[in-house]
Amino acid sequence: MNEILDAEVIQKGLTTSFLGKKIYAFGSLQSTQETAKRLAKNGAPEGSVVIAEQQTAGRGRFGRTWHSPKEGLWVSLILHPKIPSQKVPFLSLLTALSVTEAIRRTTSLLPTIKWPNDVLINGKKVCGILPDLETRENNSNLVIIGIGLNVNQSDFPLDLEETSTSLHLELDRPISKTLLLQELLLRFEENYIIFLKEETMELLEKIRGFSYFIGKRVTVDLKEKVLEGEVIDLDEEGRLVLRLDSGLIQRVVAGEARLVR
Ligand code: BT5
Repeated sequence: MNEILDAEVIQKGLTTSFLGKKIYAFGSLQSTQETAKRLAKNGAPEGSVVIAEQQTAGRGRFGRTWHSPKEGLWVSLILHPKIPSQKVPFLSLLTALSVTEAIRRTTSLLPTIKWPNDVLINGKKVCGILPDLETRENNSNLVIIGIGLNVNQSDFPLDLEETSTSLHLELDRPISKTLLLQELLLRFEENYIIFLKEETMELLEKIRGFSYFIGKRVTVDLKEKVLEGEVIDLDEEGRLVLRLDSGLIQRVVAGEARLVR
């Protein structure tokens, strides 16, 4: 099934109050992140949503590439949160929570949240999240949240095959990208409003409940060194709380975490 996303159709069934009131839908883009940034600089209001059928230069973190064929859902959200920059990493987890909730409400699947920016199903990556932050002079941040969700792919390139999955592969049937996006925007808006009211604990409780890592032993690659220990929690700033073998508690803002098997 190749369902073409139509802004008007999406908006008709959308019950949000500000998110997606403006939807910019494209056929093929290099990256929805770059287009969203340009639109935001040209005055696109907070809550604008950019979607593309496919991306020719989809981006992951650290300059990695993101495989973005037409069967997936490639979205960027334009936000202007007035928050200190240390709260931005929490937005990744908030997005992962919203994706997890949207999938749980529209399918029978049970995704989990892999800190800091992935959603997994049966241990495989179904969604990657990329928050791009630009602080502006007037203290309002521009945050573009990129969401890459594998929906209807029935296969992946060889190098991604073992680690990736799609909703279609897990359910053995195609899924409506329109319905999924509507649910995702609704879930995100609800969670984002709670976040702006600084009621982060409420969100954190849910995130903890869906966490892939809590209670597990992991390595975290920080580039300059690799930490190993047990994940004991996630905190209100979106950090991974690790108990190292020495007993020392370390909070990690960003890094590449892997389960120790
Ligand atoms: C991410 O990076 O997971 C963030 C991905 C964000 C993509 C969205 S799509 C809409 C918006 N526009 C963009 O240009 N980007 C955002 P990271 O944690 O660095 O993971 C990247 C790694 O995931 C790659 O190096 C591959 O190993 C793997 N990968 C690439 N494409 C994938 C896919 N479709 N599904 C699962 N894994 C993938």
